[in-house]
Amino acid sequence: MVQEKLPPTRFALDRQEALILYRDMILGRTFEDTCARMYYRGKMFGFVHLYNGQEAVSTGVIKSMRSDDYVCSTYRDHVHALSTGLTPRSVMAELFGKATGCSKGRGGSMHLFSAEHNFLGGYAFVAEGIPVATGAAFAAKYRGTDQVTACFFGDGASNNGQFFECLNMAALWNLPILYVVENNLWSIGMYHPRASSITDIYRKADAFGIPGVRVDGMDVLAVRDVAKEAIQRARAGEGPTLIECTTYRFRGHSLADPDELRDPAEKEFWRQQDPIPRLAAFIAEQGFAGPDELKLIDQEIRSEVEEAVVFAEESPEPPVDELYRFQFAEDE
Ligand SMILES: Cc1ncc(C[n+]2csc(CCOP(=O)(O)OP(=O)(O)O)c2C)c(N)n1
Repeated sequence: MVQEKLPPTRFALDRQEALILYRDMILGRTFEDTCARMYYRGKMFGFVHLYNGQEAVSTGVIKSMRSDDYVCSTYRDHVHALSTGLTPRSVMAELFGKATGCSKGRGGSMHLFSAEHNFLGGYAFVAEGIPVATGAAFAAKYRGTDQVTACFFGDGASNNGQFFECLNMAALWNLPILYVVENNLWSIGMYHPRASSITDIYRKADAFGIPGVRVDGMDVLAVRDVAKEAIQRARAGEGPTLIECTTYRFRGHSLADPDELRDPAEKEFWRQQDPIPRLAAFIAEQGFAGPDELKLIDQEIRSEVEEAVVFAEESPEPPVDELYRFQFAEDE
């Protein structure tokens, strides 16, 4: 069912925060659209997985966290990195394989990383980030800090063994973590109901005795409400939460995917729920800002992303004599 209006929020929202959320979602969308253009011009190599359509999840969760909290992503990681505070320059340069990139040009699209931002990385293997994030949550608890970790992954990853092992440990040790499933219904070409014994992913929380919540992942304010509550609980020592965000990716699985499997009617149904116009309508309705002010934000972001492309283009390649730098393995 298409919801044109956002339902009321539980946590109060002022103009400033509403515009932060808007700006972050526009940044995510603009960045990804620019990536597509750059990819097809041959500026990036390997697989590139875009996040269009899912912005409300990244923004709603990460913008509810503190800057010293931890975020862990998947191969669909550009927008999580940007929401966490990595600059468009450092992400774009990484995608171009340049030395100025956040992983010094060694990682590329699926391996963004920033110690400075407590961004634990993108991971190419499905569910690979779940144990990493669980470890970060364990470390925070062990060190006695009140930092919280958010771990993002897909519906497909929620059928992987690491999901079950880690949720068991997180529940057992009451770890401060949010497991955020971005249920976009598809794992490449596998339809979620064909791959999961129960399709309500949030109900898997019952197996571990932790709270499980489903939220409209196309509604940034609903995601924010659920995230804030889970973060408060985690910070207060009340343990993990499993959050299932129902969402949809507007593009193919990766830029190499012609996206011919999904039904055009299904795509159109979800496009009608685009989280960005929904938030824009809410902002107008509340009298926070009119279309002209929002257009100005759109333009500012476009210039920032274009500038990031120029920066990436003009940055140097990593030097060949540093090929073995930043490796864990020692020479024999
Ligand atoms: C362990 C492992 N198996 C298979 C793959 C190939 N693969 C890459 S993405 C993907 C689908 C994962 O879907 P989901 O977890 O729903 O995330 P989404 O791509 O929808 O964001 C698969 C099977 C992989 N990368 N890692």
